Amino acid sequence: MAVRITQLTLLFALLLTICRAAVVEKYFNLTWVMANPDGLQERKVIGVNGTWPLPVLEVNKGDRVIVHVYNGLGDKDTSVHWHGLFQNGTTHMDGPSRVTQCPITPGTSFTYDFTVDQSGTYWYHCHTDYCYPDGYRAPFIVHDSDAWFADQYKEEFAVTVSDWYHNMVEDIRFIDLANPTGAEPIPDSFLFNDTMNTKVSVQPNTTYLLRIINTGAFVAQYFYIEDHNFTIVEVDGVFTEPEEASLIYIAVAQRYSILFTTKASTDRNYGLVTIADQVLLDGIPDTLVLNQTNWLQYNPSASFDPVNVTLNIADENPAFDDYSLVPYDKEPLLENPTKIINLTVSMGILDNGKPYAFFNDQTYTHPKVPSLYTALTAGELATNEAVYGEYTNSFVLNHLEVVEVVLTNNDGGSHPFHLHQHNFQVVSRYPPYGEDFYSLSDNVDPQAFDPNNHTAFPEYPMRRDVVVLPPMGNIVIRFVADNPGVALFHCHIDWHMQQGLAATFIEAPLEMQKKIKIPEDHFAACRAAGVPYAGNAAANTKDLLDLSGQNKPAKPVPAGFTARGIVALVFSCIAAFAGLAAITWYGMAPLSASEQEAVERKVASTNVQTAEE
Ligand SMILES: *[C@@H]1O[C@H](CO)[C@@H](O)[C@H](O)[C@H]1NC(C)=O
Ligand SMILES: *[C@@H]1O[C@H](CO)[C@@H](O)[C@H](O)[C@H]1NC(C)=O
Ligand SMILES: *[C@@H]1O[C@H](CO)[C@@H](O)[C@H](O)[C@H]1NC(C)=O
Ligand SMILES: *[C@@H]1O[C@H](CO)[C@@H](O)[C@H](O)[C@H]1NC(C)=O
Ligand SMILES: *[C@@H]1O[C@H](CO)[C@@H](O)[C@H](O)[C@H]1NC(C)=O
Ligand SMILES: *[C@@H]1O[C@H](CO)[C@@H](O)[C@H](O)[C@H]1NC(C)=O
Ligand SMILES: *[C@@H]1O[C@H](CO)[C@@H](O)[C@H](O)[C@H]1NC(C)=O
Ligand SMILES: *[C@@H]1O[C@H](CO)[C@@H](O)[C@H](O)[C@H]1NC(C)=O
Ligand SMILES: *[C@@H]1O[C@H](CO)[C@@H](O)[C@H](O)[C@H]1NC(C)=O
Ligand SMILES: *[C@@H]1O[C@H](CO)[C@@H](O)[C@H](O)[C@H]1NC(C)=O
Ligand SMILES: [Cu+2]
Repeated sequence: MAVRITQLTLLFALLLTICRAAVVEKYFNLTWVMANPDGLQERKVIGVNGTWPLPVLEVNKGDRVIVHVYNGLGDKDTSVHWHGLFQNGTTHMDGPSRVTQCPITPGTSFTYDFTVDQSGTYWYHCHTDYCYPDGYRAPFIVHDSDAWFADQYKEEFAVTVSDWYHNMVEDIRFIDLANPTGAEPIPDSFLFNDTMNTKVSVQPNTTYLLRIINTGAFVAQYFYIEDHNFTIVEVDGVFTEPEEASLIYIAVAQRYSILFTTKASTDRNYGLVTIADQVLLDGIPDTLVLNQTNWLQYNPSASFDPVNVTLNIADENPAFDDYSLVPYDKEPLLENPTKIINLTVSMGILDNGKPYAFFNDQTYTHPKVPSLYTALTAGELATNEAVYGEYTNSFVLNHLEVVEVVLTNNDGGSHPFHLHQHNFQVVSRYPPYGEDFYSLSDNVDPQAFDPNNHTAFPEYPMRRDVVVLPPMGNIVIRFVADNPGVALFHCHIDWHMQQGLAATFIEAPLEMQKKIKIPEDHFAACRAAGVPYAGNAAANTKDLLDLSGQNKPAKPVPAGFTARGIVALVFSCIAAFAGLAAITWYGMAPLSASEQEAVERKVASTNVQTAEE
């Protein structure tokens, strides 16, 4: 009898889920529109149906989402990544161009169709070449009435924080001869919810849920509420045990949900304060305002004052350490990984004189055939990493195995790493959290992870889908390969992504071949784009191990050349051929000591690689 009741309850729960599930269908007509979100400069941005900011998508857990995208841009390819959604069984709906689909070319349509079995705070953004910094990003909220904190707040808000550039991405010279050190473009301003001076109206004595998403391309931001503490309850779609905090650090693509309770009195308003992490910026122009005040509006007739802040706030008060969070489901530490992937991050130049980023000295170069289509058309050979090409940093994962990725940073900057199709446990981290965690001083040697000497792994490791790899430090993450598909793993600083800081995890390719059916409009997109959709990375369908003709990056800097030498050489060639006087100023500007050191370190390691070949 007891068993029967349990079964009935389960059946009822299942029916309830099915009945509650709705179909959310949207039509996106992407076109250029004008916007001036910082009040400083009007510029072209990517809009949906002629408007920007883009629509906030709100669905319930279990809903099916169908988005028909029409590319009305006229001059740019596009796609949509649903950041943080696992796409379990629908890896072809994940969005990155040339990985799980072909780019959507101007004048064509493409339909995304998937079911959302998660809850929490996500976002969607373009994932084709450089495109989301041109405004193509917005929140994607998945409500869940079963969330453990669902009855603890009266109302909820979602806001974004982001860096903002006045120039179109295509007009910013970054992977460029004029920028041999790979200095990232400095934003022109920082937005709060795609605008400024936002007032969030609140009642006294009331608890709210605030979701915060960093939709920026580059810069992490500190966030706090003036004179209010709060409780963290979710990171990146993972519900957590409640943790009190007063300051959080939100790297690009990360999300937090916090509960806060308003004060009893309505005599004044309080600032929602953001401070950009200046450590990431190579220079701060006088015109760039790093701190912004928006407000909890208790009283519209009280004043709205900017909050005085110390810009290097972390020196006074380190932000909450996400590593200490415990997921609400208390998923235990994943043990005994059977696949270990070591990835070492470095930055440097190739022999074309332009700046790139590397995993294990290899910059990612997209394959001719999107890796998913290679996995689906390579038969038994789909389990052979070679078919995905030499320049895609591809790793094949076996179905259901425990995967460990050991990330070591040979670079003096921090990098927020994102894994598609999963969240992961963060099981180890070095250096320990402290004041200068995000800004390790120069002259520190990179610290590799030592499997025989590390701090104890947490019992219930924090999980999220974007984690910050600290400067010169290391991070170890684990997940179960239980989601057959092609999962990109990359730095979410869009500039670094474009420099090739990416790897491809080909998860259970034989399972994919059994389960994944590509809709006809996805192949139509390939034909329209002139992108082949069968065969290996070089589009060879006969001999899958013959990769001749595959896309290749520029070559490593030849042995014996210093970084300055190669820059000078390339400059003299360019100057001779084209007389591009305008760009010589940069070649003549002296490299700073740390830039020089960074470039030389890279050249030294590239030389080792060349010698081994
Ligand atoms: C965009 O416009 C189309 C056609 O008018 C409409 O059907 C659709 O609902 C609109 N989409 C959004 C997201 O507003
Ligand atoms: C998209 O919007 C543009 C500009 O308003 C319009 O000319 C075009 O017909 C629309 N296309 C579709 C498919 O809705
Ligand atoms: C944030 O912006 C979105 C989209 O423009 C808007 O719908 C929402 O109300 C804003 N949130 C707040 C708290 O102002
Ligand atoms: C916030 O928490 C800190 C540490 O527990 C405490 O010292 C401070 O008084 C709290 N602030 C508010 C406004 O409650
Ligand atoms: C808020 O709560 C306090 C104590 O619970 C009460 O004294 C006060 O009147 C309340 N304020 C308002 C505006 O409701
Ligand atoms: C930024 O901080 C400075 C220094 O405390 C302050 O004077 C200024 O008003 C703040 N600006 C904003 C927009 O909050
Ligand atoms: C902020 O700083 C300004 C200039 O130093 C000062 O006049 C103002 O009173 C300060 N505001 C607060 C709220 O402390
Ligand atoms: C990863 O690095 C560890 C420690 O250096 C080494 O023992 C192991 O063999 C490496 N594994 C792979 C697959 O490269
Ligand atoms: C283990 O690592 C710690 C911290 O990096 C280091 O100080 C210590 O010397 C190491 N111990 C051994 C036996 O290598
Ligand atoms: C994907 O779905 C399968 C069941 O169909 C489940 O076992 C697995 O845990 C899911 N993986 C993820 C990442 O959601
Ligand atoms: Cu990066």
